[in-house]
Amino acid sequence: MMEKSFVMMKPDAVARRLMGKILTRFEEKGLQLKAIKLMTISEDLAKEHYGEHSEKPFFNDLVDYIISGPVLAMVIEGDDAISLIRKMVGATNPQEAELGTIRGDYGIQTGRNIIHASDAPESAEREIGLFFNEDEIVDYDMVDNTWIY
Ligand code: RTP
Ligand code: MG
Repeated sequence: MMEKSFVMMKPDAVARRLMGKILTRFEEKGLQLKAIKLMTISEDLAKEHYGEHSEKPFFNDLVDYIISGPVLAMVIEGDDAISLIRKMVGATNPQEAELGTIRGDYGIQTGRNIIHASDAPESAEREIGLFFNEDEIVDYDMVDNTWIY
């Protein structure tokens, strides 16, 4: 089933100039970029985005990290894209993430784990709505999709 996921390169990915390399992974896989925006997140938006973790001991550090510099927010579409992208992203702790995943290849610490990706259809819909207006999401067909599907 075609799905849209919300994916966000975190401030460390932007600061380390990893954006191009990470975006290339999604493109080469055959996924399709539907929206993209470089932005600095407000504290309120960071807290709302990560609201499910508000009671966790790491919440304040997480919010500080996410607002510490610009992020690259994206909507990425593909067949079963939500779970597929989570697989490409790897485990939350980069020490446990397999080599070949984004976190496994580029990260060392949980507190600097490079990238966020939606974990379920409901969170994808919620997160896309938090970060993008409808007119920022571009619907178009890729000419070579017949070679991917
Ligand atoms: P994300 O939401 O960013 O895609 O990451 P995730 O699903 O793999 O992990 P989640 O449990 O949702 O945690 C959200 C982010 O909080 C930071 N974190 N720090 N110090 C800690 O124990 C800890 N645990 C989580 C990470 O930046 C994690 O990605
Ligand atoms: Mg999460």
